Amino acid sequence: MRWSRAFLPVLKESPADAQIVSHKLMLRAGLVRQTAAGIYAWLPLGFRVLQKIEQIVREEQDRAGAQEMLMPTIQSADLWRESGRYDAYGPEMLRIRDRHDREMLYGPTNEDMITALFRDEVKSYRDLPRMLYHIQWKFRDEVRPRFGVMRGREFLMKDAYSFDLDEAGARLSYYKQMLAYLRTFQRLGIQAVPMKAASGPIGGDLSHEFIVLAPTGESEVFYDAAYDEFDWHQADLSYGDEAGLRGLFERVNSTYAATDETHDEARWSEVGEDRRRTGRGIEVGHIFYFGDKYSAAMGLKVSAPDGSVATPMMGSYGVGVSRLVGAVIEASHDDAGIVWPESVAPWLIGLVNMRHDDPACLAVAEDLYTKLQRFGDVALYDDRDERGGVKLGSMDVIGLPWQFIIGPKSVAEGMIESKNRRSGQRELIPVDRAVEVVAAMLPKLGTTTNSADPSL
Ligand code: 5CA
Repeated sequence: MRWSRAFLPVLKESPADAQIVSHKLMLRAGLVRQTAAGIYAWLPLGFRVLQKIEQIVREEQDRAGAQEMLMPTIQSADLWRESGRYDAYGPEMLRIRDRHDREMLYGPTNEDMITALFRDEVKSYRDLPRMLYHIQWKFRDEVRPRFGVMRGREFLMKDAYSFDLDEAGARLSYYKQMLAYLRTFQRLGIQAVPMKAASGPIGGDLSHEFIVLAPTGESEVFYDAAYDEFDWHQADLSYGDEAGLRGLFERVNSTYAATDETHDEARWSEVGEDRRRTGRGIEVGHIFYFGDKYSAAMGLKVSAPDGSVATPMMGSYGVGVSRLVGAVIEASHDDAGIVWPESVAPWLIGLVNMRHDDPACLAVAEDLYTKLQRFGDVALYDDRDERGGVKLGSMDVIGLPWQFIIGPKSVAEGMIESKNRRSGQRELIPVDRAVEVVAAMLPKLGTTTNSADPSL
């Protein structure tokens, strides 16, 4: 993408009205703009990141055996009356009346709807187990929307739902989602510690929150240092390995980690003093096992193998997709701006022409940009007629992982400068090797290689 044609409103100053660093940077780097309290428009830069996060969440859900679908944002109040939650949900639910005076609502979550959909189709244990998910906007009329997308009123959530014949099966589904979450967050370049949690209005008795450590987090957290050495990816563990999944859960369960809501001083005191870690954290995911709470209330029944009738056991599994954009920034930034992990970066490379008026620099920049477009839209090319210093400053703010800097001195030697945004390390690379360097970066990112038009 050429910056000269992009809608990338980067602000010179940090906005004073934002309280936490991720919100400040999301406004400053032009990721979002607030359109009403707690409701945000995603500008192109922010939308690219949102889509990258969404795609990683999707791939890991698919890998865990969940199937994607899409349920609507607007729901009928009747569904929620069936489950008994309509009155209980309270003022967080945005209640709407249509022109026929029917009671509707903007969905804050989807347990009720998925249970009804599943109930109407599934009659036999042979159709179990199943895991379904969607990635859809939710609305919760939060009393105090704050910190930008971190606690919005409208937000994007991945919510998955599992249906099993019995509790043992449902627990296995829960363990699979736990593994999928560990993998998802690791691919996003963040460490999210699973912590025992309270179930709240979703219900049930087994629940974990996934917490990213950040000083600006809303909850206070307590965890065993063992999590700092934890192998988050669990690369060898297969979703078919029941014993392995149970082992993973047992390990999480026996290693202390809790938020202030569930913190247990007695158990905490058993953690060696040198291994106690405290801090604050952001909840980026929350998983629940709630048994037959919805299936029983809504009459979901299947025939069991022995001919009897069984009520399937369920769980639900949420990821705050839009909140994650803020959480990743909270965990990965410096004084100059955002530092995107490569997996979610809006572009991999920022190509900066330091001297718009220098024909040699312009020729090298244009040629390199044209060649990079063969890999798809992997580079943001700052081709604006601006001072070099301004361009470098903006590139640092928006935080692309690599900067390719083209200036007269290096170009005279047939070189360009490559700068790693995270380490700040700079290196001269021959102009004709730059394309190979990028080609080597792409496969490990799994980036698609549809060529993009260099005039764009
Ligand atoms: N039905 C269950 C799981 S599918 C559920 O709704 N869980 S939840 O309430 O914990 O929400 C799931 C995730 O959505 C949370 O972990 C959090 O990351 C995100 N989330 C919740 N409320 C907000 C909000 N107001 N703004 C941004 N993200 C939110």
